[in-house]
Order: sequence, then C-alpha cells, then structure tokens
Amino acid sequence: MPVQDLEKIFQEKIDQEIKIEPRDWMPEAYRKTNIRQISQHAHSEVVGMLPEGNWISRAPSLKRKAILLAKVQDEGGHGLYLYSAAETLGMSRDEMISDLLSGKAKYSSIFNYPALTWADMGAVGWLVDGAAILNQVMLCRTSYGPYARAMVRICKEESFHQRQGFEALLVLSRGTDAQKAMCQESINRWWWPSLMMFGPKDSESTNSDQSMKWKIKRKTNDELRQQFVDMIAEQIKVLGMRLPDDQLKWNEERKHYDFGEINWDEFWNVVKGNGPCNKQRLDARKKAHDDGAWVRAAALAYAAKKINTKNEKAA
Ligand code: FAQ
Repeated sequence: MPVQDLEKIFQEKIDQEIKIEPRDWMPEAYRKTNIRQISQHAHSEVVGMLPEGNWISRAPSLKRKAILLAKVQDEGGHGLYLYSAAETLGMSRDEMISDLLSGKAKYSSIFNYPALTWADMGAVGWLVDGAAILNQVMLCRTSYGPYARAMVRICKEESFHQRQGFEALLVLSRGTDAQKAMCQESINRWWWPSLMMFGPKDSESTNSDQSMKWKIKRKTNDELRQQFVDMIAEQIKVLGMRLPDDQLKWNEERKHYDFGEINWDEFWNVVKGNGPCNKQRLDARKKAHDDGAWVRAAALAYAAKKINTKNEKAA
C-alpha cells in the first residue's frame, strides 16, 4: 500500500480515538517522537529519585522515612514501566540509558535543582508531583497504547505522592516559626522551576503542533501550566503561605490566575546542561550504572543457566 494511504489510515485511527499498538503501521516520525518523549519521561523518573533519595537517611521520623522510601521506590517503578513502553517501539533499554549517560537524551529540568531542606520533600511532592500529575493525567489518553496504559497506573501512585507532599508542608506550616520559615523558603525556591516543567511557551514549543495532531499530547504546555497555577494558587491558601510572584492575581475576565514571566534564560540554561546539579545528577547515574554492572552480569548468567537446565531436562 502506498505510504500516503497508510498515513491516511493511521490518522483516521487517531481521529477515531483508536489506540496505536506496537505492531501497527506508524509514521517513522510518530515512532521517534514517542521514543523521545517516553524515554525522556523514564529518565526523569529515575533521575528524579536522586533529590529525594538524598533525604531518606535524614527524614525526621520513622513514619516520614517509610513514606519517602516508598515514594522513591514508586518512582523507580515508573521509570521501569516507561522504559518497557518505549522498548515496544524498537529501541533497547541499553541504548536509552546510554543516551541518558552521554547527555544526548534530556530529562526534566526540575531535577537539576538541589533539595536543601526537609521542607523540600514536601515541596517536591506538592509542586513537582503536582505538575507531573497534571501532565500525566492528560497522557492517560495519549494515542500510543502502551504509554497510555503505563500512565494509568503511574497516575494512581502520583496522586498519593502529591497529597503526602502537601500534608508534610501542612504540618510545617502549623509548626514553629522556624518550621514556617523553612516551608516558605522551600516554596520560594521550587515555584518557578515547577512552572518550567511544562516546557517552553507554546510559541517556542517545537514539538507541540505535531504531537497535538497525533494526540500524543492533548493539551499544550501553556494550557497545562495555567491549569497548574490555578490549582496551586488556591491550595496555597490552606497552607497560609504565599507564592513568590507579585503578579499572581485572579483575572475575572479570563477566569484564570494571571502570573509573572518565567525566566526562560534560566530554563534553557538548565535544559542545556548548565543547571545547579546537572553534573552531579549525571555523575550519580553513571556511578549507579557502573556499580550495577555485576548485577546485570549475574542476572544474565542466571538466565542462561536456567535455559540450559530446562534444555537438559527436555533432552
Ligand atoms: N525539561 O517542543 P517542546 C516527574 C525540551 S516526571 C527538560 O514543548 P514536548 C515524576 C523538549 O524535550 C516529569 N527539557 O517538547 C516525579 C524539547 O527538546 P527535544 C517529566 C524540556 O516534548 C516527580 C524542547 O525542550 N514528565 O516529575 C522540558 O512537546 C517527583 C522543546 O519543548 C514528562 O516527561 C523540561 N521541563 O513537550 C519523579 C512527561 N520541557 O526533546 C520524581 C512527558 C521541554 O525536542 C519526583 N513529557 N523540554 O530535544 C511531556 O509531556 C513533554 O515532553 C513535555 C515537553 C511537556 C515535557
């Protein structure tokens, strides 16, 4: 069948909300866009374990430690479902990881900021997971079947993450003056980087138009960012804290909050590898990969041994 006809059938399926599955014909650019987005999403989950992992041993109570351990473990699991979803498109996990470690593949800018205080564990849960979940709820309806299905499970866990972050901040916001100050200071540092998670403005977003046509994305970067601002601007009232933006104001006409301009130079600087922790994060991933070499070798040897034993029994 000519490629034009295949493309027409493909787009009709998308328009009719039929999921694209691994064995279906798809344009090469659709495959590549999905591999790019899903693998970068997986990398974000795995690199995202680092700022929080750093606080497991310093959590203020056994309860907080158990919660944080479970959350970080969930993030590792999310990375694994996502690598598996990306593998169905024909790229091996080894290649994806090698692209991450060489700096070729991106991961979310947010994880290049340091987690300096205990309040950051609350702020990461509330703001970072809060931003991630808005984006991921949309992705539960993405057109590529394995990605959409991975997202359903991830979202269930992510909504718990966000609530635990909010609750941790709520406790601090009702605590001593020092705890309140720590809570506010953390929100001040995480607010703007959280807004950057949604990506560049629509007018600067190179992938959005095509990804919207293919229903990989269902909402644009700016739409999701606005939804996030509207949600957080209300939730912060419960905390009795403030967002570090003098221009944040309800706009009755638009029925949305107006907010100040994001520092896009900072965003691109972080995306290009020059954020406060880019080097530290990649070094940590490289070390973990090298330290884990013996585990991969042992798993392969064990799998080979099992196959041999099975063959011997069958013979
Ligand atoms: N950081 O044309 P667009 C989480 C890049 S998961 C770095 O608008 P697109 C869980 C973009 O890749 C968080 N790079 O791109 C958790 C592109 O470059 P490329 C991650 C960014 O793909 C919580 C270029 O800029 N979530 O947090 C960023 O249409 C707590 C132009 O941008 C996902 O990955 C950025 N923020 O839209 C874990 C969700 N933004 O690749 C631990 C899936 C943009 O052409 C603790 N991804 N770039 O070289 C998406 O929805 C999309 O990829 C967007 C970007 C919305 C992120």
